[in-house]
Amino acid sequence: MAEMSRSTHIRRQAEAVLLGNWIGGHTVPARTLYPHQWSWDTAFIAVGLAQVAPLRAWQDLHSLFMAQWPDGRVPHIVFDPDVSDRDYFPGPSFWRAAGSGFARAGTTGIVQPPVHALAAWLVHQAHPAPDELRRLYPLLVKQQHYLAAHRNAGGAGLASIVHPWESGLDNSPAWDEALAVLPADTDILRLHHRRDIEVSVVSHRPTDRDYARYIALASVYRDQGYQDYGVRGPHPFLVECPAFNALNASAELALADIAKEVGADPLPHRERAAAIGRAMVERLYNPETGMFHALDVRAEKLSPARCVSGLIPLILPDLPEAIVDSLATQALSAHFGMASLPLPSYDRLAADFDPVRYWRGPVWINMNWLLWRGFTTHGRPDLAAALRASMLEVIERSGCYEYFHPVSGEGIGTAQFSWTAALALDLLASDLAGLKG
Ligand code: 9WN
Repeated sequence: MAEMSRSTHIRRQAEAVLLGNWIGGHTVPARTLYPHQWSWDTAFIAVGLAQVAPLRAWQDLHSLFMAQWPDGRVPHIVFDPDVSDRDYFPGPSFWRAAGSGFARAGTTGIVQPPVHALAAWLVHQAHPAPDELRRLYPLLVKQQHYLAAHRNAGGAGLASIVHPWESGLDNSPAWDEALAVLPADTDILRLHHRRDIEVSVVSHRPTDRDYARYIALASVYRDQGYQDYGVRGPHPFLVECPAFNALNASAELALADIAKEVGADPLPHRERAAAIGRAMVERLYNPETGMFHALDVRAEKLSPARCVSGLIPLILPDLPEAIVDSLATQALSAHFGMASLPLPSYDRLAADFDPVRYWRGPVWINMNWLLWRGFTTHGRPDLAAALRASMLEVIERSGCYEYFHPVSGEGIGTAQFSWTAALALDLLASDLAGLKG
């Protein structure tokens, strides 16, 4: 297809997906599988909406931040009061978290990666809206404060996640070792019915043993009142994820830009970003594999798994040049095989690489979009262009799927998935001369 009609085809599809998933006030990730508002999805969605409906982008972000907790945490799901509790598990009756008074059906008590400051800055780049930035800035600052004050379990200034769902890369092999020491009591699933396997293919979703651990971990956190006690506290899962922390540092950089715009001081944000970057290099980088890995804070051990999250620090502009080179080498190596297809979520050479199971092999567009930004930031236009082309190619061929088969490029998971559509719109709008933001 000629370049023009090809872009038009993708753009039309993507716009239709975002419109179809707009339920008035916010956008859902996908109507059947994910019928509520998700935190990091909202950020990616806003980036795409900036191209076609900027007012909806701001509305989406504001509606998420209306549910921000008084301690600053932005919940990973804001439940829609018009959706039955039976339509998503674990729903409001499991979490029993009121959140802020504005979330009528409550929220979860865990978080997701803080992509929102970057999203707000990108939306503002596409359609300058200083008043919107002024409204959001203090809320974004509070979100960062929560992570710095309550999640520094390892004591080095990095944020720990307390549940795999907080990473957004839920079923990644990055958590396998930290999860393996926890009991997998599948009896818990008799009590709590899995809705996900009713609305998608069983072999694509987490196993029952993993799901039982997810539910047990969430119950522990809920039953301790969603309090964070740090490394010596009772929480059984505390992990420093390289993607989460890279996004945390990138949020501070975006806040520095926003601060300048709204008349606040950018310096503390830049200093925090630099400190997070340094701690990541010290704690999460493994020179032997040439990439970053998740750190189990309780066991003080790096996960051996090579996951795409370990390449995401490439988004940080001040990463040492030798590490940038190494991450690019890894992306091109047989482990990830960035070539005609975008990068998979996990090492292609690993014995347990699974091309269809959630975060254990398939290609996700949000991860690749971040890497595309990273390559551009570090002056690798050739790699950025190749990655951009392969993402658009797979979306054109298969549609706006949730994820893609890492060998055939076939669309898998749920169709009409919002962040795939949104990021396609951003890719189409971005020329290779440089990134916005
Ligand atoms: C649990 C909504 C979310 C994404 C996550 C993705 C998946 C949920 C689930 O869907 O997680 O949060 O039910 O599996 O892993 O990244 O935000 O799209």
